[in-house]
Amino acid sequence: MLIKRSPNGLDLPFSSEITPRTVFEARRSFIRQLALGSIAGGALFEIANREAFAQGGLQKLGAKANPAYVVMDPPTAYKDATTYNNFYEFGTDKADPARSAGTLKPRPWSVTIEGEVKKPLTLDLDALLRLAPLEERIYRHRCVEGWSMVIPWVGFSLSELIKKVEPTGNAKFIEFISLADKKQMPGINSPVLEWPYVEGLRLDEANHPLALLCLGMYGEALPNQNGAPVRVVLPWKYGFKSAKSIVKIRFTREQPNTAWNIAAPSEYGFYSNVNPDVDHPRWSQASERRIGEDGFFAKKRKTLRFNGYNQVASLYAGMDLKKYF
Ligand SMILES: Nc1nc2c(c(=O)[nH]1)N[C@H]1C(S)=C(S)[C@@H](COP(=O)(O)O)O[C@H]1N2
Ligand SMILES: [Mo]
Repeated sequence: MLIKRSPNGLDLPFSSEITPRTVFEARRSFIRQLALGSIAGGALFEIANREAFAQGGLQKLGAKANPAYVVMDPPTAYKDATTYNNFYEFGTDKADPARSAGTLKPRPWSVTIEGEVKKPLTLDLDALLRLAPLEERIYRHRCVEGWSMVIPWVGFSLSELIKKVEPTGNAKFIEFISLADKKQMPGINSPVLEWPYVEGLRLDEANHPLALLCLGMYGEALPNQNGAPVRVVLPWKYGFKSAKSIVKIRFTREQPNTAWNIAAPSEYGFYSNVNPDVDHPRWSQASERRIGEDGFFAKKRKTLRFNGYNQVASLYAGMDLKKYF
């Protein structure tokens, strides 16, 4: 089905020009149109691309929408996705990264891939951008704190990179290590976490096609506060698993340590799959607040198991997900 293009795309105004109330109404009518069937799946990409237009003024990334990853909710406004962030290297307040991450230098950049691989490799940013065709994927993004967003990311499956370095038979896990540079990152003077920020996955999780090596969002390079120039995005897990500004990827025999597990092991497990049935010790995980839908009458949304990505369920067959939280 063909959708007629208006300058703003389906009459959804640019988020930078509008008040929260108009956003709310535009979204409500958008959802109504979706329900009435007057907007087809492909139009969702249209919206994402419209919201992308030059808002960050960053390098444009030519990415092809991957129709396998469609979310039936409108993407979060670029403004919200880039000013409400967790990136503790730049401070612990949600507004800190947008304010302070200007000191991060995303170029030149290189990522070293080492450990249990036959072909260890160091790639600069341009080599990463050329490693596989860039795709746009619209993913739900659920933070362990109870809020969520919908973000059009740009990147390709992490498995493309894994394939290049040829893991040995001993490789069972993969570890992601973020940059830790005091000169660029004021937050690492604070002992709130151990630095560098580290995260990890089982190798079969990392090879799941949903696991994204991410180089951009909203059609452009990643803003610094979102983890420039390269991060991972693991949409079935809580947001903290998705390490930002990665400088090293290591293949290991043993399960790696992870930053939040080191900080509070009883609160943050290695798996951290989104699970409405397993509460955080200090709060429920049954529902979430969608950023951009806040307001007095905004209803909370029910959180979905694996954040709605049931295609990962077979990775955890036979595991007690209350024990392996
Ligand atoms: N290096 C690093 N990566 C990080 C974090 C961090 O503090 N440092 N925060 C995590 C958390 S808690 C979330 S919810 C997501 C936030 O990503 P976003 O700001 O792009 O929404 O990044 C994750 N990756
Ligand atoms: Mo988070």
